Amino acid sequence: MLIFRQLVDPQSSTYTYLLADGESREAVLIDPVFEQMQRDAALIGELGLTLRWTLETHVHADHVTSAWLLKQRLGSAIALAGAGGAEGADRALAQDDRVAFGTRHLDVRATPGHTAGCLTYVLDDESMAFTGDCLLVRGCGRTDFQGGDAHALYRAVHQQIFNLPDDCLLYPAHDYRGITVTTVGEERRFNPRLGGRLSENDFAGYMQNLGLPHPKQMDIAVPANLRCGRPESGAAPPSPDWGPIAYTFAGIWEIQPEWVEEHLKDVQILDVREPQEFEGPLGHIPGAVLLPLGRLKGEAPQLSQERPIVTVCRAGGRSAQATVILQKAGFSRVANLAGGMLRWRAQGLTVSGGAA
Ligand SMILES: N[C@@H](CCC(=O)N[C@@H](CS)C(=O)NCC(=O)O)C(=O)O
Ligand SMILES: [Fe+2]
Repeated sequence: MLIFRQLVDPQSSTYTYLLADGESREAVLIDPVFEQMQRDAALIGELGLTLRWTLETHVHADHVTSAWLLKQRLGSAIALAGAGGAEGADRALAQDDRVAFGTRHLDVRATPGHTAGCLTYVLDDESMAFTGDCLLVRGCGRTDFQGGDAHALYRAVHQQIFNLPDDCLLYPAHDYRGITVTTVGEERRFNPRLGGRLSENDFAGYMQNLGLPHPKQMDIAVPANLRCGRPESGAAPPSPDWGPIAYTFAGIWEIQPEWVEEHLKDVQILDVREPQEFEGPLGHIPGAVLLPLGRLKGEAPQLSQERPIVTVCRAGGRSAQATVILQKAGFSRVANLAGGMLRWRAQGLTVSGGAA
């Protein structure tokens, strides 16, 4: 079984692709985005995957890769085209190389033209391919910087992508209209720049007159990506350090009950249940302050910022929402108690009140 996810970075309209072998749980991540590292690491953790490789389709000009961050965090190895000129990769890829994850693999095809080092990754059974900015849905990458070359791009598309099976799904690195996927057959017929009977010279003429402004992040992104996303300082951006809090794919910072019990005096426990639940059979955590979820937004400004806040409810659902409300109200050190009072009690931790 193949595990497959298409993820989006809305800021840069970049797609990141997670592929994993369902048996061995080994995974690869194509074109991960720096700002989405926590999200992607959370998904990989929740699906029980081991990230073997981060792969770049090219040295991007519009966003910074999280390849280096993920290597620090998950121990993944970095691979991209040798022709892209980046330093800090574990493996330099070229035409006909193979990147394995468990029993599955991706075949590497060199598809230059958007940049000199663009690659397309083709899944072992040719059911899907990841074309980067070589071929986009009914479009293609621009060819006006980073060694771009319209003639090379035309040939790459015709010789390396259009010779895949017609029903092979094509996944681009970007789409600016929110379209997610296409097929070889469709693009051969309907791509307005490269499909039908358009010639290499027709295409070059089209590309010379695109007239696009340069990507906004270009001056930051290109140098950073030439270091595989290693920050200039050599250090990862700070993540919360007041406790062992973990980000979930649902977008919530969570903390485990054992740590909270051992650090009760270092945090504020904010119980967001209703008063009758607080005094009911589940009891509450010693020292907890009661503020039902429905009143939280209005009364948050009265809470102290002095100690981090751990939110709690019955099962951890309403209290997850509470962390979102608190963050919007300007509280940065906030986490949800994983599993709520139910897990707290199941683990035999100290309770005030409640039934035995
Ligand atoms: N407005 C975007 C520009 C994006 C852009 O230029 N994207 C490149 C790929 S890195 C491209 O080839 N775009 C093709 C197109 O927009 O048709 C930004 O500032 O990031
Ligand atoms: Fe690009």
